[in-house]
Order: sequence, then structure tokens, then C-alpha cells
Amino acid sequence: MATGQKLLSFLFLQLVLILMVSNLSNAKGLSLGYYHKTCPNAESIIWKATHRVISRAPTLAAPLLRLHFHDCFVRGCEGSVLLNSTKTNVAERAAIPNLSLRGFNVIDGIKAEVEKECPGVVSCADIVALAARDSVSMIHGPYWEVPLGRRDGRVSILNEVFAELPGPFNNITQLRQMFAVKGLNMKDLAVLSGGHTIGTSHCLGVNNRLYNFTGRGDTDPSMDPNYIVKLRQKCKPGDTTTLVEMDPGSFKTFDESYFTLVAKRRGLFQSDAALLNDPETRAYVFHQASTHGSTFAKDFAKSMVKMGQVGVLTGNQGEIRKHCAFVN
Ligand code: HEM
Ligand SMILES: *[C@@H]1O[C@H](CO)[C@@H](O)[C@H](O)[C@H]1NC(C)=O
Ligand SMILES: *[C@@H]1O[C@H](CO)[C@@H](O)[C@H](O)[C@H]1NC(C)=O
Ligand SMILES: *[C@@H]1O[C@H](CO)[C@@H](O)[C@H](O)[C@H]1NC(C)=O
Ligand SMILES: CC(=O)N[C@H]1CO[C@H](CO)[C@@H](O)[C@@H]1O
Repeated sequence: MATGQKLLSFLFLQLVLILMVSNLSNAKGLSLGYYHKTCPNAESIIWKATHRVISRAPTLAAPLLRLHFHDCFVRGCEGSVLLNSTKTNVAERAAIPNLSLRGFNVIDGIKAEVEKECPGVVSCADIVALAARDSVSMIHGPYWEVPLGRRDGRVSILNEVFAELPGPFNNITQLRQMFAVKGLNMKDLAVLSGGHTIGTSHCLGVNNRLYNFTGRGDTDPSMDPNYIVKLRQKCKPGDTTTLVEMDPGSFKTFDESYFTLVAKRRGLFQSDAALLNDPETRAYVFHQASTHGSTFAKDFAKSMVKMGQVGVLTGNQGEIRKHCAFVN
């Protein structure tokens, strides 16, 4: 090979390597340590603020995790779930599935602390992503590095929630499709559903399965009849407000017991039970439920990073909100 050719192929190899490396650290324009220069203490301020909250009230980990999921599925992870309605716009927060969202105050409080140190630098969307990671790891769940650099959106529309956010009555076909449009596959669906290892639900999401499944006063045949009896003691007909644990007995601990429940036909929602209706998600459920070595913690970390990249705004898109409930 001539020297010129050698040099060219060497340069080409370098370029390929650089592209590969930058692709790793720069997935969808996000990167690890994004605030390293502009707000070096951002991640530790958020960690400490989240720790103060979770050590006092561990059950707040669940709503903080769920907030990140709702943010990412509607318009991408760009903080639109945090925006308040205005005189001329009804925001996502006002949608029925949001009735039960909590943790807005926690995020607003963390944001205020971060703003004190570095005004206008750290996005609300990144704070939501970090608070979800921090709180999960604080209740003995997995820890993962969160690629950062999300920018905040300026738009939040009520009706988009119904189109984009999966609901408890969705079947496996609907779930597959709603995850696929976000670039998430069946493994992600099974893994991320494991988020239901913590937290509570209103009876609203399960009552149809207990009392009137097809409109003939019947129950959902895909739920363990003994479990139906138990749930009926908590959720009375027409009750929309009582809370039930989604992973009874271990609803404060981030573990793989959700899959043991689903495998025993004791998943709370139709959407949980639906994981048994696809060969891949079914196999995942049974594998995690079995006694030999769960991979859930590792898988969850990986799928959370993936979910955290859905529809992000980067570069000069969007803005860095001053207050998470309002556009600038
Ligand atoms: C697969 C589609 C999903 C559906 C249909 C779904 C549905 C629901 C519903 C109906 C509730 C109960 C809300 C209430 O009545 O208070 C809930 C709670 C919750 N969800 Fe999901 N979810 C899904 C996926 C996820 C994902 C991907 C995560 C996180 C990775 C997640 C985390 C949570 C948590 C932590 C709670 C408890 C919240 C609390 O205790 O306040 N969910 N979900
Ligand atoms: C946003 O709206 C909610 C619900 O209406 C309200 O409780 C909250 O105080 C508002 N947030 C701010 C910062 O005004
Ligand atoms: C899922 O629900 C949709 C809409 O209700 C329905 O058209 C479809 O047949 C259902 N699929 C399965 C597998 O039950
Ligand atoms: C069950 O659902 C059907 C159809 O929606 C309704 O007509 C009936 O009143 C319901 N029964 C009860 C006990 O709620
Ligand atoms: C926080 C928030 O905006 N909650 C709203 C959720 O949705 C219900 C019903 O649509 C509203 O009444 C709540 O204000």
C-alpha cells in the first residue's frame, strides 16, 4: 500500500473510532456528565435533595419513577408533564391518568435548589430523570448512569395523554404498539412494567376485573380467583378512590417480586396480566419469577436509559425552564 493510502485508511479508522465513541457518550445528543462544566454540583444537589425526601417518605420513590415514565411517553422526556394548565391551554397534568400523579412539589423543590446554585442551566426534564434514578436506587433498586442534556418543552396538551400513554385496560397488542412508536421493544415492555414492583393504585384501575368485566357482572378469567376475593375486600363496587398495593407485601421495595405475582396471575391491571399473552414477555416474566438468578435489576437500568432518551429535545431546541410548572 502506498503511504498516502495507508494514511487515508488510518484516518478513516480514526474517524470510525471517534464516531463510535461519540455515539456511545452522545446517544440522541445526551451525554454523561453533561453539567460537569456548567453546574458541577447539579447531580449531587439533586441526589441530596431526593435523599432528604426519600429517607423521610420512601413511598415517594414510586410517584417519582412514574413521573419520568409519564413525561417520556407524552411528547418525549421534555418535562411537559410538569407544566400547569393556563387560561388558554389544558395541560397533560389535568388528564384522568394524571389524577394520581404525585411528586410535582418534590421536583419543584429540587429545581429551586439547583436554580440557586446555577440559574437557568439544568432542565426540569433532567431533574425528573435523575430524581427517578436516585429514588429507585435509594430503595435498594438498581443504579444507572443518566445521560443528560435534555431541554424542556414549551407545549403540554391534555389530549395527547390519551393517545400516547398506555392505560391499565390496554391489551398486549396495544401495549406493543404504544411502546414500539417510542422505539421500545417487547423486552423493554416486560422490564419496565416491573416498575410496578413499587407503589399503589386506585381501585379505579382494577374494579372492572373484580365486578363487571364484560358488562355481565362477571370477573376477569385471567386473574387468579383467590386474588379476586382478596382484592374485593379492599375495592368495593364503584370505589374509585381506595388505594391498593400493586406488589402487596413488598410495595416499598424495588425487587423482582412483581414478576412472581404476574406469573401467578396476580398482576393488578389487565396491562400487567397481558404480559402473559406474548411469547417474549411471557418468557421474561417466568424467567424473572423463577428462583435462578434474576436479571431484572440490570435489565431495568438498561431499559430506563433507553426510555430516558425517548423524544428528547437537545441543542437549542426548547428551553431551560426557570420554574418547572411554567414555560419561561
Ligand atoms: C406498561 C404500561 C403501563 C401502564 C398501563 C401503567 C399503568 C399504571 C396505573 C393505572 C397506575 C396506578 C395509578 C393510580 O391509580 O394511582 C400505575 C402506577 C404506577 N406505575 Fe405504571 N403503568 C405502566 C408502565 C409503567 C412504567 C414503564 C413505569 C416505570 C418504569 C411505571 C411505574 C409506576 C409506578 C411506580 C406506579 C405507582 C405510583 C404511585 O405509587 O403513586 N408504570 N401505573
Ligand atoms: C399548578 O397547578 C396545581 C394544580 O392545579 C397547583 O396545585 C399548583 O400549585 C400549581 N403550581 C404552581 C407552581 O402554581
Ligand atoms: C386489543 O384491543 C383492541 C382495541 O380494543 C382490539 O381491536 C384488539 O382486537 C385487541 N387485541 C387483543 C389481542 O385482544
Ligand atoms: C355492568 O356493566 C353493564 C354494561 O356496562 C351495566 O349495564 C351494568 O349496570 C353493570 N353492572 C353493575 C353491577 O355495575
Ligand atoms: C394535578 C392535576 O392537574 N390534577 C388534575 C388531574 O385530572 C383531574 C380530572 O381531569 C383534575 O381535576 C385534576 O386537577
